Amino acid sequence: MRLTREQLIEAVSSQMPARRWQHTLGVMQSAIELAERYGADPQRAELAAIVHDVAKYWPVHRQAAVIAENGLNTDLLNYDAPLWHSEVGAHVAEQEYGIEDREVIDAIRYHTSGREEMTLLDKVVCLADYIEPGRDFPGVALIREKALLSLEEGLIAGFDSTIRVLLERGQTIFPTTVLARNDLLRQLATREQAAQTRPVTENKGG
Ligand code: DGI
Ligand code: FE
Ligand code: FE
Repeated sequence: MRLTREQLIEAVSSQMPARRWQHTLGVMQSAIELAERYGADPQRAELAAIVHDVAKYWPVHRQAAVIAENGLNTDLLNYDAPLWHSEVGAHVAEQEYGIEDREVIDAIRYHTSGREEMTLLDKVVCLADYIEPGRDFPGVALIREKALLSLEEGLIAGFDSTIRVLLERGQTIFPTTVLARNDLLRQLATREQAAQTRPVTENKGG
């Protein structure tokens, strides 16, 4: 059964405190803006944004149980609990809300950790989560600036900021976040190289 947008909003917002729903409204707005700016589908971006934090306030033992009992990525359980809600959210989106769009499910699943070869929709939702208007943490202004240059530069600044905090606090770093950041740096370098050689060929082509 596929829920309507209104049913989905009701189902998700009832599972979190008001301030977290405010955050979700911000992510919906930023996801639509980034999608429009960078050529993703705004409707699918908004859908992923609505659901992305659905499991954020579930008791952690319940989150862990969903991961363990449904063949999800149990490696997450070796790392910080704040990483778990995205994996659980993807499962809820699929199983309870009947969302069948694989890219939307993946954007929910990878909104916290990122991954190698992030899709356009993954990037939009993950970056929107960092820069939504209600966010106020040290470094958010830089991430917002970079988000105007490219999704990749915005996300690298975002992951840098998360990794920096984890290092300062002496916490573990989920390896997938490091892989995601490395991959984004390579994507950026490849694009910059292409941009440096392009003018010559463009001139040739008239
Ligand atoms: O759910 P939100 O607060 O909106 O944002 P989020 O889904 O990005 O939450 C991520 C939290 O997880 C953030 O406070 C940092 C924490 N975290 C712990 N270990 C890791 C991690 N985040 C990433 N990306 N990688 C980690 O290894
Ligand atoms: Fe989240
Ligand atoms: Fe969020």
